[in-house]
Amino acid sequence: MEELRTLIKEGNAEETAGRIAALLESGVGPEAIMKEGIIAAMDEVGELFAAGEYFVPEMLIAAKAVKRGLEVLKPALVKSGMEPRGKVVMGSVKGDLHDIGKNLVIMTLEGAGFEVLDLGVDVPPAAFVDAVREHAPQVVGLSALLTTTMLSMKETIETLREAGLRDGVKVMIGGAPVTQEFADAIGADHYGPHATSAKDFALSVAGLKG
Ligand code: B12
Repeated sequence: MEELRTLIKEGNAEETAGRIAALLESGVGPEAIMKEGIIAAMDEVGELFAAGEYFVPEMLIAAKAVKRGLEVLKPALVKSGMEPRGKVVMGSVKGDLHDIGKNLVIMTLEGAGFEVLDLGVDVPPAAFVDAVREHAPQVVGLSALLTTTMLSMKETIETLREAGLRDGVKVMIGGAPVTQEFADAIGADHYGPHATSAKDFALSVAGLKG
């Protein structure tokens, strides 16, 4: 696992994928690889960035290594042949280009049997509104990694309300800077500190948990 973290921090994409495959092969669970490998490595990358030792290019190549690694991890996380348990629309909010956390949430939801529509990154409030109108999900998930883009979450919820769609859908929010207090302040239905929490909330909305 430590080697995996080092490979991610170095941005070594192919070896990251190979290491994940080897860990899976040796019986390490995909959730452990996610938490102790990928998430822990990206936390270290964030600390190095904050300390001025890493710059944007280093963050970017680490992120690319994670993306490549996730291609290997995804089939293990997502069980096939399950009846969809409900629909979720997910996106990183306007102004935000971070998508690793969002993608992990999506994989975890898919792994639990949800159909997920991924709107991608830098998603304007109107695009969330269009997707909710068209696809009628039970849950909308908003991700933000910047303190500045957290404000887009508020804007998105307000835009859903103005469109008359807010009461028909549950809104969950998450991302490193997001807190329960913030979720309460902007009227979100759920704040989740990690991908599992997003899954548990979606399951409870679907009446399958809690
Ligand atoms: C990788 C990275 C990048 C990459 C992103 C690549 C990509 N494709 O995602 C690049 C290089 C593009 C980047 C750019 C920038 N970044 Co950046 N980045 C990071 C870094 C190192 C890791 C983020 C990450 O992937 N974490 C791992 C994932 C798994 O964690 P996560 O996203 O938090 O998600 C988990 C939970 O939060 C939760 N979750 C996430 N979303 C949701 C949604 C729901 C509904 C729920 C329930 C849960 C949930 O579940 C996930 C899994 O458990 C962080 C540092 C950090 N540790 O957060 C900085 C960080 C977020 N970036 C930062 C900054 C400043 C920037 C830039 C402004 C830098 C610049 N000067 O250009 C730009 C902004 C670009 C933009 N407009 O978005 C700062 C933000 C500071 C702040 N408080 O606002 C951080 C914190 C670094 C730092 N320590 O200063 N970044």
